[in-house]
Amino acid sequence: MKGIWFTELQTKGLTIGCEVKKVLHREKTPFQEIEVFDTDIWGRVLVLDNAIQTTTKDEFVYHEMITHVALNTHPNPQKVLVIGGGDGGAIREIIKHETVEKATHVEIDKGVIEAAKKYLPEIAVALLEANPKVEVLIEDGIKHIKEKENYYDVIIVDSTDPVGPAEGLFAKDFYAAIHKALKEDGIFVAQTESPFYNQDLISKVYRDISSLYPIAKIYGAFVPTYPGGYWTFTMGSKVYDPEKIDTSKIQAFETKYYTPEVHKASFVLPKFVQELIKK
Ligand code: AG3
Repeated sequence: MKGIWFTELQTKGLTIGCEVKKVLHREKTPFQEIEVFDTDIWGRVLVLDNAIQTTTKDEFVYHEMITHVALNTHPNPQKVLVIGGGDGGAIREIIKHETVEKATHVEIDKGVIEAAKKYLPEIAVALLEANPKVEVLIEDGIKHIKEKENYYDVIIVDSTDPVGPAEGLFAKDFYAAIHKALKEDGIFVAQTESPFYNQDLISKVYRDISSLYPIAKIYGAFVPTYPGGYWTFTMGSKVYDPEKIDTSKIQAFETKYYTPEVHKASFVLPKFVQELIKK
């Protein structure tokens, strides 16, 4: 193959790659290596420590699904927190909800936010200009969570893979701290990787979340640039059941993947995924 190619080692013995038209950015921060590539097939690609985080071609799937499922399950989400997700895609989706008064974005690595603002403006759009609804804090999400109690309606953990800087974001004591930081009817959601390649992780997170919340659910979405393509999210809810929402109450706004039908269907799990979370 001619030209420059980027390849990610997705799991042991498996890579995914694409041809790179141009390397737009490469930087080593105290936390990780950040790269942004321009490609024909995926548009612009954000890579952290050699793992694809998002591309302008398929980012809508992940960012709509990590936000709207929880926000439409909660009848009145006002204070919403995103931990990680420095590209700003989740924040962009959250502020589409009229009920939201404050979308707080806690990112440990300022470099990701800066790179996204510069090279991925369509994803980082909510971070480009001061917005009274958006609060950006450059700090450790774990520390932020420990300082809050009975405060947020929805907490979203938009992390990288469970290695390096994000490891602590998959730990049970972190989930317990999130539970405390949520109001008494709060909802938690996290990205929880591939049901093909991260089975133990999915089982563990589900176990942790079901020990903390009366309602624990896994749902899926298709993200072609992530390992295995079929991706999971795990939700813990203190009161509201995401499968029992009144879809007639959902606020209408522009989306490309999420619909009320997709919301419900995303909880229908293939049998091998159901097996992962059987007690
Ligand atoms: N966070 C989850 C990306 C995980 C992808 N893993 C991989 N490519 N090995 C995405 C952040 C987007 N806001």
